[in-house]
Parts: sequence; structure tokens; C-alpha cells
Amino acid sequence: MSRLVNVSNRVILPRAVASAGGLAVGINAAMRESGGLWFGWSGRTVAGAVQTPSARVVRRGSSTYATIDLPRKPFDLYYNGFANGTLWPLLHTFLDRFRFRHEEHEAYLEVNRLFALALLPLLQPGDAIWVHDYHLMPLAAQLRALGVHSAIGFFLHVPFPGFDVWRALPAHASLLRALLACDVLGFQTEPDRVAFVEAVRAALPQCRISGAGSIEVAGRTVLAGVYPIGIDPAAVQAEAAKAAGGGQVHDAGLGLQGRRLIIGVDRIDYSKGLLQRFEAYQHFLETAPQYRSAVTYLQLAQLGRQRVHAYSSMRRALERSAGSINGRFAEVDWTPIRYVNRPFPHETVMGLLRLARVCLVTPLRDGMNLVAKEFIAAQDPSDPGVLVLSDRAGAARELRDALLVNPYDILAIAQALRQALDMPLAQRRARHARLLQALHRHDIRLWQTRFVASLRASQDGQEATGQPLLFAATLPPTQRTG
Ligand code: ADQ
Repeated sequence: MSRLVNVSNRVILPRAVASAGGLAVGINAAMRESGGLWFGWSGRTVAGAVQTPSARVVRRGSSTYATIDLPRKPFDLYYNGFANGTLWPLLHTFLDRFRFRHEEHEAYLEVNRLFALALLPLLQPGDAIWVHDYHLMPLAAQLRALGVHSAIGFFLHVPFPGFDVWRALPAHASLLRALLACDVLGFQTEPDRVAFVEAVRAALPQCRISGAGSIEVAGRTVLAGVYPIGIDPAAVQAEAAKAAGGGQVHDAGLGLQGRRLIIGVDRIDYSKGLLQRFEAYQHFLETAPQYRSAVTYLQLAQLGRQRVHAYSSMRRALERSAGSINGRFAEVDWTPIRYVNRPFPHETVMGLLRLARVCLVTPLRDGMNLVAKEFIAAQDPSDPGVLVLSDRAGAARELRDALLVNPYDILAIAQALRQALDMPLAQRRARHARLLQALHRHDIRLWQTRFVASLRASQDGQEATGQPLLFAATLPPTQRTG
């Protein structure tokens, strides 16, 4: 079987200090499944003139990790500028945070070219190349320009917006054209795939689009499919149970002193709806005083992208909000909200999720959201907690038995929080059992095997298997009860 080559902006070596980020979780799982090569940035930048970096290669078991350092100035314009100042807000439909600067766009193309040049000598004939996420949209086209004929797939971990939003990007057509240098394009949900295909239809009229998700461009066929990312429920369950049995998580449990734990676990990002969530918690404490002193809200919020202004100002706003909630409601023996910026090992986070009676996952927009899935898997099935989930997260399409909320609706979140805390055990168990089934139906293994099968099928010129998955995808996003 041909070798799988994963490419992402950042490579995380196994057993590196825990890093928050769904992409790393996903690629690690893909590497465990099939071995192969993972290529990307090392996390280091270097001063001086731009030149083609050469990769540092490390082997661990059946996997090889190849990392490159990147020149500081273009890296900053590429990563903090175009990737996270332009594409991230655009793809999440936050046009008010979107900006476009020509020099950042040029640096983005330049860094993608450096990726392609550094990857080229590592490639072997017959490799299947899987490129991850919005940082590397032009990479396939750059590789083709260097003469690479291997099968190339691209998976977008974040949403794809409607064309009216996408076209705000001056380079919208050229980026679409670059993506069509791939053989397979993967999306988290059917609406993301449809939005992408519609953007191609509108911006590139020379492409022919068939109902089955094939796009014909210059005599080639590109498959646009849906591959919702999942987790390994059994592994999370085991990790959570182990972590809850001792150490830090056990101590945290004792520290609750019988109070029920409400938890949130996110990277600090305006897309995660943290400010609205804090406001909803404040409203909950105001309007349901009987819960004061009876609950503790723990929010793990890992810092990142601090060189992007929107992120540093979000951090300050969250500190102010948590401080003001505590100032207003705290008692000498009760802290309403514990807001923690420190990263924790994955196992500890899973253990804390298991301790919680309610998990608040309320992004304003999210490609999938793995925390929602991890929370379900981490629960004790005999006494499970309740998930309050944004209907604007990709995960809401599968996790219909969560309490679904509009993340902008503060009152609805506060109301769902009360409903979750009051939910009888029988209902919690029934919902949890159905949610767990949904996790097993679309786990991480299926994500990786379906995508790789599509990629290899395109390599063999066979019909690929990226048809949309129709779970609860067609149901309206209303809340179920019972
Ligand atoms: P992210 O936006 O990073 O991922 P998410 O899917 O929730 O979001 O994954 C975060 C991961 O990091 C989870 O495994 C979580 O446990 C971990 N994590 C988060 N905060 C942490 C903390 N404070 N300490 C330790 N670990 C923490 C992107 C997209 C998502 C998509 C994933 C995967 O934005 O929509 O689900 O990729 O495709």
C-alpha cells in the first residue's frame, strides 16, 4: 500500500507537552492508524534571508516526523496575518474581524512555496498526500507546479462560509483554483461542502459540477466529500476513568465539596463564544439564586495566537468578565467561576470532563468541536453529565441528544444550564446512551479510513467514496426532549 504523507502547519511530536488543538488530535490518530510521514513547521522561526528550509527527520515506530524552521518575517505575515487575521475570521463568517493585506497574502503564498520545496525531496513515487487545513490551501497547486503527480487530498477542519462572505476575499477565486489542484477535498459537514461547491460554481464558471460532488476542471475530476471528524470513544473513556481515579483530578473532585461542576474547555478564540457563555452564566446566577454555592464553573481556556490583536484583547475581556462575576457573586467559601489559562495534559482534561455534571460547548461557529465528543465519551454511563451544545458547531449535526442552543442567545444558554442541572438520572442516561452511539457511528477511525480510501481510489482512478454522510444531518436544528 502506498505511503500516507500528512502535511499540516504544525507538527506535534508524540509525547510532546500537551497541545490544545483538534487538528493535532486528528492527525495523531491518523498516524497511529497507518504510520507514514507527518511534515510541517517545527514551531521555531529563524532570522535572516528567506531560503528553502531543509527538514529535520525523526522516526518513531512506523511513523516519520519531518519538521522545518521558517523565516521569521514571512512566517509572521503568513501565520498571524493571512492565516489567522484573514482566513480564520472569513471561514468562520466574522466579517467584522476580517482584514486583507497584500503583503500578508504574498507571504502566505511564499510560505506555502517553502513548504512545497522542503517537502519535495522527502516524497516517494506513489505517496498519497493529505494536506490539513486553511494554512495550506495553495500547497497542492505549489506541489503540482514542482511536478508532483501523487494523489493529493485537502481536509478543511473549519467551516466553509457562504459565497457572499467568501467573495470578500480579493483572492477568493485564485484560492479556489489552487484547491482544485487536489484530487479530494474534504469537509466536516454537508453545508460546508455545499457552500464550497457553490463558491466554485459562482467564481469559476469553467468548472463542471455533478450532483455527486465531482468537480471537473481542465480534464481532471476533483471529489468534494463530507468526512466528519470523530474521536476514539473507548480510548477517551479509559483515559478519563484512569485520570479520575487519582492525582490532580481526584483532588479537584474533593475540592468541589459536593458542588456540581459545570465545565468548559476551549482555546481562547472569539469563535468559541466564551464571552457570551460567561454572560449566560452570570444571568443564570442572577435569575436562579438557589444554585449559587451549589455549582462551580471551571473554564479551561488555553492561550494561543497571542500576536493576533483580536486574541490578546479577547483574553483581557475574559479576565474582566470572570473577575466581575466573582466580585459580584463570590462568598468567602465559594468561587463561582474558576478561569484557568494553563494547558493540561489531555488525560487530565478528560478526567475533569468526567467529573462534570454539565459541559458548556457554545461556539458561535465551529467546524466540528471535539470537546463536545470528548465530554460524552468521558462520562460514567451510570451517572452521566449533560452536554449543552451550540447549534452552530458541526458536532450538533450528530449529537442531537445534547441540549442544543443558539450560542448568541444568553437566556437560552442559562435556561439550558438549569435544565441540565435538574435533569433526572433516567433522562440523562437515555440521552447519553444515544449520544455515545452517535460517537461510535462516526469515530476517528472512520474519518481517517474514509478519507484515505477516497484518496487512494483517486490514485487508482477508481470511483471514490466521499458521498455525504446522512446521519441526523437533515433534521432541523431544534431541541429534542425526553
Ligand atoms: P479546535 O478549534 O482546536 O479544532 P476542538 O475541535 O474543540 O477545537 O479541539 C480542541 C482539542 O484541544 C480537544 O481535543 C481538547 O480536549 C483540547 N483542548 C482544548 N482546550 C484545552 C486546554 N485548555 N487544555 C488542554 N487541552 C485542550 C479545529 C476546528 C474544530 C475541529 C477540529 C478537528 O476548529 O472545529 O473539531 O479542528 O477537526
